[in-house]
Amino acid sequence: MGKWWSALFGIVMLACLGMFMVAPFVPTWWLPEGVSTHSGQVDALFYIILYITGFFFVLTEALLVYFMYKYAGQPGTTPRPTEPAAQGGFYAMLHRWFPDAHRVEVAWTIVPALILLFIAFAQVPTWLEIKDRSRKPAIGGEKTPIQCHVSARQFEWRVRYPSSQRLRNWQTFTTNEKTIADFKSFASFDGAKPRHPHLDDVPVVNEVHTWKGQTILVQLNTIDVIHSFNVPHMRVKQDALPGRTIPVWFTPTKANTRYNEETKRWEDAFNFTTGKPDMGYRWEIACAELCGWGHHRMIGRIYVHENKADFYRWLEHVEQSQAPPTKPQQKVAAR
Ligand SMILES: [Cu+2]
Repeated sequence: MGKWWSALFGIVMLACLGMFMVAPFVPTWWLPEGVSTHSGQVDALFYIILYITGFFFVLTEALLVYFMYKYAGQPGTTPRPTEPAAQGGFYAMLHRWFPDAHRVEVAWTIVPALILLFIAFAQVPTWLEIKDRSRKPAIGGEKTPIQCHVSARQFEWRVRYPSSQRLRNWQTFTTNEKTIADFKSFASFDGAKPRHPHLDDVPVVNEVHTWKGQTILVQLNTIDVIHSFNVPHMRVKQDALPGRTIPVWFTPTKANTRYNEETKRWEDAFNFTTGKPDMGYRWEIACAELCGWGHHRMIGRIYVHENKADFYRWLEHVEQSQAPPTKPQQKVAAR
């Protein structure tokens, strides 16, 4: 029986390895297509780590299976301690190279330490670009982001856009002091509540819109427990923490949303290259923090319009359809 254990381990490990090699070619088994400007960098880090860990996984598993086979106990024999060198073969060769196990231990401590240090430093530029607040896109010049507020709650994402008029101002008068103040006041919160909500703010649920090539700055917070704003296609993941508003930004490189003349709606999951609906172009915001019984249905979507004009057409459409039927009151209740 003894030697069969090594076969079992060997087969399971080979099956795992085989699945790994096949996965990138099977739809939905591997990483979704990256469609933000920084997704290439994130993927590069992912692959560096995967290759390093993959190499050592295969190496250590192969050694494990080999030793399980070679030194399997046989029925009727009692194990006894032996001098490793006396056993000959591969083990003796190893023993010649490393007569002192102390050196081996030093080696397997230093090598992983160096690899970890390498990974730690290699990821810094990407991390800074995605997360560091000094790189946060700010109002001013061509790179002025559009800004929205995403308020997470059990169990949905409530999204607040400024009115199309204010958004246009932010994008046009980017050096005007009043506009800059207005841009900042949108992101000013008392707890999770906006300090300066406007009557004409545009609320939508479970939808975040921008257009191709346009950076969006999401002011993320939560009114209840911890949630996580996870957009795999954009390679974006950020926890929403009670009591804090955390800026999140990304720039899509592809569009997935068009106005469907037949249904009279803006529909995502559209592949502009093929000109056909394509589920690979449905870009979900999936809450990535177990936040309660309805966690699984806390799914939003990212709508990337083809261009600025189409985005504003959508925003104005929502504005008009949500305009209050009666005369607006002076103050709007904070959402
Ligand atoms: Cu959640």
